[in-house]
Amino acid sequence: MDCVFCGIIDGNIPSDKVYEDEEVLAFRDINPEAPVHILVVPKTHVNSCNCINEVNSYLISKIFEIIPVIAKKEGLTNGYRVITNVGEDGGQSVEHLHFHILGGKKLPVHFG
Ligand code: DGP
Repeated sequence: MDCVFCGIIDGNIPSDKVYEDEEVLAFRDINPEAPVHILVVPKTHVNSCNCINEVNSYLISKIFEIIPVIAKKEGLTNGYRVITNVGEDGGQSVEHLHFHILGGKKLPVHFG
């Protein structure tokens, strides 16, 4: 399987890591769209939200426990945004489930 985030998780592709444990990795987005732009991923390959199930869903709650810890560490005391894109229409370019943390400025509110 040719997955860039699996390459990052395996250490074959370099990344700027901000959090890591046995099941979750967070690293800075290579193409930041805000002063703070971090991607949080399960280390297990899950394609997208469409593939969350009763076996792997505990990883999602774990990720959402970790996100506020990262946000606090990054100084996002005034708020931030969490996004996950799904499929082509959703703008998903990497088919490994990931949650964007965006912050460090007042983000524009736009949906489509
Ligand atoms: P999405 O469009 O939601 O699939 O977001 C994928 C994000 O992944 C995009 O913001 C750029 C980022 N990205 C792609 N390749 C790499 C990489 O090799 N390293 C890092 N750090 N980020 C990457």
